[in-house]
Amino acid sequence: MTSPAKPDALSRRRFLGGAAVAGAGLAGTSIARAETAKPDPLITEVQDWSRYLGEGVDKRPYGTPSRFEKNVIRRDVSWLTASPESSVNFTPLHELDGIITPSGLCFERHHGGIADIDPANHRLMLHGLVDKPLVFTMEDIRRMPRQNRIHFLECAANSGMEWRGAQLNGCQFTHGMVHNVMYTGVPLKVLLAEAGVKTSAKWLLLEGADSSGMNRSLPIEKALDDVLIAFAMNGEALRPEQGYPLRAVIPGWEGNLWVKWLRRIEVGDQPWQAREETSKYTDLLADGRSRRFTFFMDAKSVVTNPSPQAPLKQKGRNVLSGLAWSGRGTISRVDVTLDGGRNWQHARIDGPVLDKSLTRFYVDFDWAGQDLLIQSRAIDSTGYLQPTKEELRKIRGTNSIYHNNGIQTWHVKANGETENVEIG
Ligand SMILES: Nc1nc2c(c(=O)[nH]1)N[C@H]1C(S)=C(S)[C@@H](COP(=O)(O)O)O[C@H]1N2
Ligand SMILES: [Mo]
Repeated sequence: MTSPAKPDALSRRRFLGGAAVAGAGLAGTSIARAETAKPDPLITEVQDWSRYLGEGVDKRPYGTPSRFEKNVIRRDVSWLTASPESSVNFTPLHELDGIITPSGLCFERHHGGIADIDPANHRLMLHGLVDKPLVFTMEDIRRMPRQNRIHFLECAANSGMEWRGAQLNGCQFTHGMVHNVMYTGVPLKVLLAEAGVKTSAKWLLLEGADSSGMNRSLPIEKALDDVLIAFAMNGEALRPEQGYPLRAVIPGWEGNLWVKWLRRIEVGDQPWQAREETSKYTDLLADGRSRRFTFFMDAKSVVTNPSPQAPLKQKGRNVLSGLAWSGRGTISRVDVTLDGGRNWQHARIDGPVLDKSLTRFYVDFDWAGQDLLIQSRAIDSTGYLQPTKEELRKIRGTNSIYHNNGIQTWHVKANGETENVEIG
């Protein structure tokens, strides 16, 4: 057997890594246990997985995670909705790293369950104020020029349960209506050019083929800018939950517009006033007026670790990790405080920083066992600073469900347990 890495080599490597991080405040405490400690049978004795042959290659034609990762699953909140067909579940953000959400863990939001569509029988109709109405098969779509782009999708109702105060204990539930995958699809402007858009065209209606026939109005400027008609995510066909075989990708805008199981695009000269843009996905203000067509998802961030489902386990060195995103551009900075806002430091951003995409940040810190009040705030490429929840409530009141991008607070207690709180 090969001998394990020497603890001193290991800790030196980690120390050098840590030293490069400005302001991280590492005391240099060692992480690896000393080699002289009482012999560890996991080192000194040969384990079963080294003794016997493993499973052959033919057992898993489509791979799944290790059986030890059973906890890494989407979860719902039982009291939130009346039926599973018109419901939502949440991405386990506290179990993930990097910026890509594995396809099987992307949160789901359906208004009429998951449509089960044979791609051979799927059609996309494009009609209305066009020179030439068209019907595309999936094969037609696959013969048109395509693009690959990584974007977040956030439901406008993400964090919606937190408007009136801290409620759900876990970033999966407070922030898990977001996912971030690579889409492959045809730019909508290519399809529109094929049909020839009339000059009077101002709005489009996108409609799904699911039993809810969900539909939304989309301004033509956005349609001609960066909208994709996607057939793949993370390199393979869309998952049924995510709209197989075809969905709209509306970068940076609220998830509701990203119509799944897309079957029809109508070109018109005004919005359709669909259910999802009148009775839903509008924001009732304190004075009784409503904000409407609030498309953009403004800059937001959350610390995913530690968080209520992922408490701190040990004193000494720890990694704080989180996600930031903006529907208006890229993330230019993330600030983190461990003491409820008295001191802020710049988080270390690692991995790709992409337009309208989740961005990963870290703070490598030393925990002495004191209470922590952890917050993060994102600054995007427009210079916008993520607001506090109080600042939001001053403008928006507390009738809202949607577009809550306020700063989240986690309270880490001396025993490491972590709770969703708000501080004044
Ligand atoms: N056809 C159709 N499209 C839909 C929906 C739906 O119920 N039916 N839900 C919308 C809502 S409210 C959101 S937030 C996103 C969720 O996408 P996801 O299930 O891939 O997370 O899809 C949108 N597109
Ligand atoms: Mo949504």
